[in-house]
Amino acid sequence: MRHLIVLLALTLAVSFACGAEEEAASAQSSDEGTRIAIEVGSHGYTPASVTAEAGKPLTMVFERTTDEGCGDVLVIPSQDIRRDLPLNEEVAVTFTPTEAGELRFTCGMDMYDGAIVVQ
Ligand SMILES: [Cu+2]
Repeated sequence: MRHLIVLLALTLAVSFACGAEEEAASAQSSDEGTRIAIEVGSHGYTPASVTAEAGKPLTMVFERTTDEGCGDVLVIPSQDIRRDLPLNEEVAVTFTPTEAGELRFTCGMDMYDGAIVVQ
């Protein structure tokens, strides 16, 4: 059941992602937590929404694939996380959400918008 929900959420996230061009979102969920790849393009994040479980580690692997736009810094305000995203390099960001709700992730100027839905 849990996997079905994650799958549904991902499907929705991908279909709503602005400018998504058949990007395959690869998410793996297990007792070890969730790991998901996120592409940072010229218009934002693909997928723009990810699902996680409270109390289990979430790893988001960001890869910025363009020098256009302003995705070179990733911020997760609620976790005090701020990372540089070098072009075409995978940067893994891991944290464990503690309670259900929605967290945001953004670019350094708070223009790109991403959501982490914690269940
Ligand atoms: Cu920006």
